[in-house]
Formats: sequence, C-alpha cells, structure tokens
Amino acid sequence: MIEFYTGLSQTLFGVRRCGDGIPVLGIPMEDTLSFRPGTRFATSVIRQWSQYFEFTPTRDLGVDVLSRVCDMGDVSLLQGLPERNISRIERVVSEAVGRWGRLVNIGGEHTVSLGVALGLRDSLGYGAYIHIDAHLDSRSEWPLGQSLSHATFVRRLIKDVKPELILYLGFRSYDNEELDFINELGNAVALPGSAIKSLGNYEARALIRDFMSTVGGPIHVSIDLDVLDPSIMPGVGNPEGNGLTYNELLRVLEPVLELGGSRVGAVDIVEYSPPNDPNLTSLPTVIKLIIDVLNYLR
Ligand SMILES: [Mn+2]
Repeated sequence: MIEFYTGLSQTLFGVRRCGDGIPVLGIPMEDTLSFRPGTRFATSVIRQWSQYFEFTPTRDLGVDVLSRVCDMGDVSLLQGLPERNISRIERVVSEAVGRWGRLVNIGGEHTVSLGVALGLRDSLGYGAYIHIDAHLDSRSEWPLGQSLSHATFVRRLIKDVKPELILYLGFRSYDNEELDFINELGNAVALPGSAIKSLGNYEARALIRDFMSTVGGPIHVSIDLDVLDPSIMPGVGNPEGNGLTYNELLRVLEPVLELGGSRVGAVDIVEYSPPNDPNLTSLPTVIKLIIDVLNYLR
C-alpha cells in the first residue's frame, strides 16, 4: 500500500490512476533554493495543461505511449523539512519500484532525486546515476552553510547510495570544488554540454554504450530541465546560457534509455518552475519530454 498517495482531480494526459502500467509520480518538493522559487507548482500545472496536448512522441516506435502509463498522484510533503521529505520520497519510491519495477518522477526541486535514489537502492539495488543538468549539483555546501540542497545533493547521493558509475551530461556551469570532487571519485565521467553539441548522434551513442556497458545494477536518470537552453526552457529557477537544444538532449537521452532498457529503474524530470515561465512558454517542451521518456522506456 502506498502510504503518501493523495487525491487527483486531473491525471497526467487524462490517463488512469495506478493501476497497471508505468507509474508517474509527482514530487512537488521545494524546500531549498538559491535563486527563483516556483517548482512546487510544476506537477499541478503539468497535469492540467497536459489534457490539451496530443500524445505524439518525437520518434514513432510503434508504441501507444499513454496506454501503458498510470498516474500515482503526488507525494504528500511537509513544507521546509527537506530531510523528512527525502525520507517520505524514499519510502514511496521504494514501494513503487518494488511493485512496478520502474517509475517516472516529476519534480519539484532537483533534491528529490536523492530520495528517489535511496528508494531505488532499498528496493532493487543501485547501478548508475546519470545526471543530465546545466550544473553539477556537487558542492559541499550551497548556499554556504547548507549541506543538503539542490546544489549539493549529488555528493550526498554518492556517499549514501554508492553508485557503480556516475555520469554527468550537459553541464556548463560549475565551481572548481565540484571538478576536484568529481576527478577524485574514480568512477565518474563528466561530458559537458559543449561536447554533446559537437558530437554526432552515432558518436554520442557509442560513447554512452561504452560507459553503460560497465554497469550491472539499476539505472537512475535524472533530468534537470535547465540543461536545455533558456530560449526554449526559460521556466526554471537557475537558467544558464548556451544550453542544449531539444535534439541535443535527445542525442544523449535516447541512447541512455534505449541501451539501459529494462535496467532503467527511475527517470526524474525536475526543476520546472511555472511562476518563472512567461506565458508558460516552456510547458510544451516539458510535456514533449515526458512523452518521449515514456516512449523510450522498455
Ligand atoms: Mn540540478
């Protein structure tokens, strides 16, 4: 029995509530911030607007995407208690992947991925953490004095969950402290956004195949929407210039999900911030990404 399951007026794309199928879980946690607030509103806005979109993925794989999806609703959270909220997320995710084998999560702030990682580990074990983001989120403290936040949680994830492999994709903004930390890990690879832009699709797939061939356990993919360029994704808390186009994101995301196959245990799509999204300009891209992720999952 899922413990923190809440009621829904509208489900994502009008799909049924879980149920059978690939579960989608809303995690509207927003307890830590360094800049513009608003991610707590993402799940309700995405659910409401998704009613009015066609369900067409970028690539037709012959799959009726939404027929195999169900909506779990949102995790019920406390305000301003990140440690307790992470524990709640851990318990819900652990039960969900135990029952369904996989889970797609809609944030909320990026820190939710720590709770997802813990829940996945508890239930199925943990292989790789794949962090697709403009930032590395690997500071020891940020804001200074705060060791658990959206800018530090990867450090905590690595310490607590001990992934076999950590793959950072698409970063273009960092502190030297983070680069030093990553260089010392020994099991981490960091591919900046500039590299993804200059690779061909075939080269990107070959690289990702090499990285992922070393991993046995479940794969956790975490997508911070600010990896995309602010021209198509202004609706984030911490926008960063010269980001990926949507097709450049798919250049790495498609092989990650296809080569990961049934090993992909969780995909998080986080940091959408409706109050920072003028005319909800970013929302069609957020919705396309959710459909594409569900399409590639096997
Ligand atoms: Mn992030």
